[in-house]
Amino acid sequence: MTPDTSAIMEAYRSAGQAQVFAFYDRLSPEARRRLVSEAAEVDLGEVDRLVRTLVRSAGAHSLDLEGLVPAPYERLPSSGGDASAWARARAVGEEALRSGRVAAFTVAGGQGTRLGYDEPKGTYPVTPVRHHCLFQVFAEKLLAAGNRYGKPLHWFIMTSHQNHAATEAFFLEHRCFGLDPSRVHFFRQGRMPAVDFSGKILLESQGSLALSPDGHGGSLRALARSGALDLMASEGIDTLSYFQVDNPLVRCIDASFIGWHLARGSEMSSKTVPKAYPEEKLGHFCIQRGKLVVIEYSDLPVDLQRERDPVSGALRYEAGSIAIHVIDREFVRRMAEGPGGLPFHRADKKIATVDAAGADVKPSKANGVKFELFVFDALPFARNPVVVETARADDFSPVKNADGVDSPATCRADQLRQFARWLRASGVGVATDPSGKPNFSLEVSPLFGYDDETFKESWSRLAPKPEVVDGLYLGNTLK
Ligand code: UD2
Repeated sequence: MTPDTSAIMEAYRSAGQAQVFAFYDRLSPEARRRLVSEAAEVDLGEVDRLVRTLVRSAGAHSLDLEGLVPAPYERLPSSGGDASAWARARAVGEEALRSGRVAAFTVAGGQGTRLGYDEPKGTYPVTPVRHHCLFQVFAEKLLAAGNRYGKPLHWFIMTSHQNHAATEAFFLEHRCFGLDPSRVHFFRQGRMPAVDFSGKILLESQGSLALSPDGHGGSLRALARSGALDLMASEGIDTLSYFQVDNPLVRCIDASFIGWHLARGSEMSSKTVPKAYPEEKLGHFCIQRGKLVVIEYSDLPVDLQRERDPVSGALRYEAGSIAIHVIDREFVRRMAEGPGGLPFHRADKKIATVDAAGADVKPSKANGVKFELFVFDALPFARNPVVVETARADDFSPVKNADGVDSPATCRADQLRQFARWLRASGVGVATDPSGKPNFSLEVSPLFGYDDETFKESWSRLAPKPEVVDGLYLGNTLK
């Protein structure tokens, strides 16, 4: 046993976590090394604090709702916002993009459990005709934005231990979908151990800890730890456009949103859509004690989620969080390295483990707690945070569930509606159902058009115009 190993085992013993090494003697030398290296990854002081505050103390995770009110937000001109302020914001954002200050950032560490998909979620095929995957859709949007503003963008992608190698291999196989590989950066998020309800760290097998990704909020510390922030600084990047891997509709780069963020001197900004219905699974933008906060759908009492404005009839807590942000680089560093940091959330889960004899246990009900960080918990720490409305149809249609809401089928339909809208806005007749969905399949690559305006430009230059029929694919014809 190396001195390091005995020091780690001793630290676990004195933290009351000696069970982690209960089967050590039975393990092969290789398995022992792996267990010790996993154990060394864990911050025992942090685990102890979380056990005391979130696991043992009764009711500690009930949420503080005192003084909560809905947050104001910048409305789109189409819903009463100031069109000239939007135009100014767009000009500011475009200037930032032309000067190369902005990078894209995707959190892609989650597991596609609800979707029932075992590969990295970004590799999931989503587009209606070519079945391009999520990563390809984002890559093409970033290529298009780079072309438009004359500055190719850097793209930071956060993976997890589980999907890191597979994600990198996928990009390699697909030659980064045409992006310059030196501008695509992968880094792994951190892991947290799961504990049982008495606070003991759980083993997943005799020789490994039950470790899981530390939540998308772990992205802030992973950005710092991986050296990504330093790389950005050396490249003159100070602004990150943050989005989730599950949403192909997202405008990966949105000049107006970036402009609102920069013009307001904000450290972290967010997009919102009015919730479609009270129980929609979106966080809620609220103000509490003068700070902008997001209260998750699972935490805001249903009666508050259902409250309506007596005059307009709109939901009072209508500002839904769709997990699209712009974040200042040095704010990330402060959150990651400064004192305090993001709070952990507790999630009670069924966690595969071993019993005292070392036999596998597959629990049928929650047997332990996982700890997760949420990125939106950084908002109350940000200077001048701004919330900006966006049109759902042009920014949000996530793929989360195998069927029903937020599924591949709903996302496909939303993409078809968007493509049909663009064609119509360019003067092309398209037969649709009353919801705007065409009754045939078509697809527009972001390299052809990624919004009304860019679509119209490409369409007007296209000669001869293709017939709008089932299977139409508008790709990068202007190369
Ligand atoms: C998230 C938001 C919800 C709403 C919704 C919009 C939370 C808690 N809720 O719900 O308010 O905005 O998204 O779609 O965030 N991820 C990682 N590492 C992790 C965990 C997640 O990278 O450890 C990524 C994951 O790959 C995905 C994103 O974060 O891109 C969202 O994760 P989720 O599916 O767990 O979030 P969800 O649907 O509960």
